[in-house]
Amino acid sequence: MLLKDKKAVIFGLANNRSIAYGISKALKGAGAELAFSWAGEAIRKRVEPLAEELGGAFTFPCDVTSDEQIAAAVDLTRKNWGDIDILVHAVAFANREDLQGRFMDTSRAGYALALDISAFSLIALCKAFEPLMNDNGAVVTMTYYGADKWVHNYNVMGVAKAALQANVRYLAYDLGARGVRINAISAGPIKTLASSGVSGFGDILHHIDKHSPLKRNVTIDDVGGTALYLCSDLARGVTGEVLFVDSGYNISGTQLALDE
Ligand code: 1JT
Repeated sequence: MLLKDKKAVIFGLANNRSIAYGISKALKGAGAELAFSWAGEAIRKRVEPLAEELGGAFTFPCDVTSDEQIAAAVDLTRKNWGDIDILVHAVAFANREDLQGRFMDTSRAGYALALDISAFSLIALCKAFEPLMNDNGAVVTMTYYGADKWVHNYNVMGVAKAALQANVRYLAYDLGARGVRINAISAGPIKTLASSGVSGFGDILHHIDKHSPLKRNVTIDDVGGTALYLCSDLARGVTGEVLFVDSGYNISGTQLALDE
């Protein structure tokens, strides 16, 4: 039991296809207790049954753009648990129109919104939950290759994820003083609520299936396994990192595979 009696707060569960669901199952399977945030009543209706299924201790409202809601989430967690060991951040948002067309057409408001929800929220949650975080705790967040390279249509999210990955390095230094570690998982494309409706997403999945070293797409359980490792004592020397869970796709210099 890698995480026996560890307490994990999960941000970003929406349904049973969510990356947060894959991570939750893995942490639960290793003995962790779970609590879940939800943003808005529509998501609450989906999260509560899943929390039940996963033996979740409690759920709470949290729109990460609201300092008040984050503070209330901390208060509720303190009342229920007193302290925590793990924080999972699997939250991102951009307006649909900003995930297509020219990146140059991103509006000031769309840019601010994507960066606020997808990148600043990690800083805000780390700061707010730091007083509850036990020594040697762990934080995990989610990123994507579009942070590192130009990826068609990923646009403002690429910039938001680049900021998020830099946040991880700077937060790693601050949190490291108490042995708290923070890492990002760069997952290959996965069909979730966030990615459904992204035009051309099926083509991206097909491309990875054809051209990645493992010749398949990754699953939320693949991500869950790496999240479990990162949250456990097995990764005690690892912080500030971005780990790829992408069937090896990122190692390729070209997608021209010879003789296949
Ligand atoms: C968001 C969305 C963040 C989709 C995301 C995301 N991070 C990865 N994806 C999947 C994806 C999306 C595109 C893509 C490749 C992967 C949706 C809205 C909220 C934030 O383009 C190649 C566009």
